[in-house]
Amino acid sequence: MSEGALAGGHGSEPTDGPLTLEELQLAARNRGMPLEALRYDITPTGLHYLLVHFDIPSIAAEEWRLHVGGLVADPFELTLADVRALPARTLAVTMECAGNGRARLNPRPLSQPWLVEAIGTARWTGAPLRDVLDIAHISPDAVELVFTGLDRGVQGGEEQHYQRSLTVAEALLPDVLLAYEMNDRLLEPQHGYPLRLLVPGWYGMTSVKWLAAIEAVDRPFEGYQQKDAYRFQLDPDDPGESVERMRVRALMVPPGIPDFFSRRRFVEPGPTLVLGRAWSGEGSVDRVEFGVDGGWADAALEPAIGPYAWRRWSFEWRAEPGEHSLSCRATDSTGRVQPVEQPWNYQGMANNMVQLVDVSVG
Ligand SMILES: Nc1nc2c(c(=O)[nH]1)N[C@H]1C(S)=C(S)[C@@H](COP(=O)(O)O)O[C@H]1N2
Ligand SMILES: [Mo]
Repeated sequence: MSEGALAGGHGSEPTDGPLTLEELQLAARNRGMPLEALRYDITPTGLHYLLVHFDIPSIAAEEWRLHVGGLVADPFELTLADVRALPARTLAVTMECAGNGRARLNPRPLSQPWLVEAIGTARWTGAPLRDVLDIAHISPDAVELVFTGLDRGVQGGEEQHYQRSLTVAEALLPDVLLAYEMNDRLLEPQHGYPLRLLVPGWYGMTSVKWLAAIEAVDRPFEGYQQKDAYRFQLDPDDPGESVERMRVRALMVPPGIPDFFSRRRFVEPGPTLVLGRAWSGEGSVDRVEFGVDGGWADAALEPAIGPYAWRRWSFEWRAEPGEHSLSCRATDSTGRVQPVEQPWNYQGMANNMVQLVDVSVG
């Protein structure tokens, strides 16, 4: 069970009850991106969402090393200066937490209670992972690479470092980065300083922060965050399929002004420009529709700022006096479209059900 754990963490089953203290604790540590920040092509670092399973480690870069070993001909260690000396790439990448949308399910899996805000797009700079793996010469017997973060904690009854794996083929894709800069500055502590993995198109759990070791192994990795967490399960005993790439999704900046407490929106009657962003890790976004009270119309789409980044969309809405329910939904190049109702899963993974924004006009 990921990001807080259900049966594995504290024995709690999904609930339709009120928010728990444990969920509040997680929500107070792991912030979402305020939806008005959908206005920026690149999310300012302080507005990007954040998900930290255990504690943020404090790492002295001078003492830190990246260990590359396991089934490789030439194991070695790199300093941060060594990584920075390799040819660098910068990519704009939209990242989303696989638990985004979890708290909209009923019953609600108990974990980080995201609504829709676990999203952000940053400019990530780093060395292609492939260049580092080339120096190591991976053995033909290796099937996966295991990435270990320096953070440590207990989840599902297991003490662990945060660890995830990729197949050798996925790891060798040219746009997988060992990133040391976010938005043209050194990584901030909460985003993985001094180095993190960055896997474009995948849900965020794959992009291991505070990276300390890469190990080539000869069988699929069975660590907790791979085998138990991040799976589409119907119940705790269901082995389920693994969660991988981000499903298609569109979000809008809620128009008008909010009520402080309920966040309900107030909009002036007349033409209102509604805008937002849409992305997919499984293809490119081909279409965004804007919905008013159940009817849909095509929104205008702008070019993406990069192959792994969201596209801006907008819709000129004639706001008529009264109470309205606004929504948006995206379709990607694989033909997948966001659902209006979400099939349930036990860990609350990849819920890309359409956003709903209630507004009062006039
Ligand atoms: N070492 C480590 N890496 C991690 C995590 C973590 O808790 N520890 N959380 C993962 C999850 S679930 C997500 S969604 C992303 C969040 O990245 P961000 O906090 O930089 O937005 O980091 C991933 N990498
Ligand atoms: Mo996540």
